[in-house]
Amino acid sequence: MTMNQSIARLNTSDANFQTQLQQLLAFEESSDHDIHQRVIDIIANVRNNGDQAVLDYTNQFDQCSFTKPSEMELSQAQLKAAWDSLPQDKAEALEFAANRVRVYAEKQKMQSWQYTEADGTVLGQKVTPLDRAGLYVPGGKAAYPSSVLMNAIPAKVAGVRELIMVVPTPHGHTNELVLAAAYLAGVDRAFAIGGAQAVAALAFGTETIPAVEKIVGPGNIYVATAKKLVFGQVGIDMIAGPSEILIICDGKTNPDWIAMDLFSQAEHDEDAQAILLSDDADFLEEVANSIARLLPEMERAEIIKASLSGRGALIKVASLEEAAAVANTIAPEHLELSVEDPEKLCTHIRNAGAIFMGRYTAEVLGDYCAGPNHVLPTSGTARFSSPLGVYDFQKRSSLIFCSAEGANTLGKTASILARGESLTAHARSAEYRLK
Ligand code: HSO
Ligand code: ZN
Repeated sequence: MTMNQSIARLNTSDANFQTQLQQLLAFEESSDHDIHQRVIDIIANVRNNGDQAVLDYTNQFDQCSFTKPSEMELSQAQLKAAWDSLPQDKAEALEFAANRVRVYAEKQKMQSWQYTEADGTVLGQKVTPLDRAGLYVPGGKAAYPSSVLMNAIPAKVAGVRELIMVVPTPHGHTNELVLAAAYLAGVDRAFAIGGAQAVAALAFGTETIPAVEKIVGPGNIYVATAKKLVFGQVGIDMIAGPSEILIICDGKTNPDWIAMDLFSQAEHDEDAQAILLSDDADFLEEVANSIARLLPEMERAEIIKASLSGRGALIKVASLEEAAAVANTIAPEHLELSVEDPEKLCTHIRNAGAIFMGRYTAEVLGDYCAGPNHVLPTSGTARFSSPLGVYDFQKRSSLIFCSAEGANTLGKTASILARGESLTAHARSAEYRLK
């Protein structure tokens, strides 16, 4: 098979297009029964035995050699040292990105509000940050300092009192860029632990590791399974699937640019999904040629190739409006509108995690430093959910402050409804306060 054939070609005019599209989108996250049971056991052990269980698992799974629980903590001095020893260009780039993410996050902050009715009754909504949040940072190939910024900064902007990071350190090796990003973002405490045991420790707390209200951040199947299992005890952000990019192009952008934009998400993972929609059939072939020519130059050529041949597609559409309709069905994590009038096309878009407008807005700019969060809904969940933001670290309480007159008006209605439900104590509680 030549590279030209190693990405699927679809056409919306084919009678079975919808079936082909559904096959393309189908992605079964492995739900191994053994993993599920093992994670249940790990959570129970951490819950019952606290620090000792976390320490034992960490030594066993991450080949660490901790002898006492306090050794699992990464000190602020260690985070600062990592920051201080960064090369200047990396430090400046991280700072530049962090500032832009912060400015954008500030705009998202929900404010408390209230209003006063004619009889003096006040109704409102009080917004409060979470007390503590836990940030999971993976070890290994998906340890992204940019993700530390994207998860930590909204929490800090929300006013979370204590932000606790966990990051595995296999064989005791720390990822200095991750520690530096954590220092820059204002992580309050960090622990060299990972896996389901770290999620359990954050959910239930141990002697050393404080329990948090919410756990955010990506992780492997053990981490994802643990997050699902502790949900309810704590909040969680989302269960992130593989990266996705959908590009709509009118055929007038440099095909190399489009090919590289597809590669940019494909290189994350063999299961990542990169799809191009165009109303110009010749352009789709030009992009196919660019893909074939550029692929051998890529460091992660094997991953990209697997992603494009397994889950990628070049799709011919009849019009840009039809492309928008297909995009709404896919509900991609990232959507590039590489067209002459992206604002017009955007009016047709309903489902997308982030929308990148125009030929110059490469999706990667959003991954690192445009400002909006790169933690986005995947696997079609953009139909009903939104990017990670400050609001994910804030919660709302309703406020009701009745005047005597208000208690009289509301009490009469409450009493009638309570008696209708045969709840006499409810009724009398309201009636006591009637004039
Ligand atoms: N594109 C990823 C985020 C990321 N990219 C981190 C590079 N580093 C989210 O889908
Ligand atoms: Zn990316």
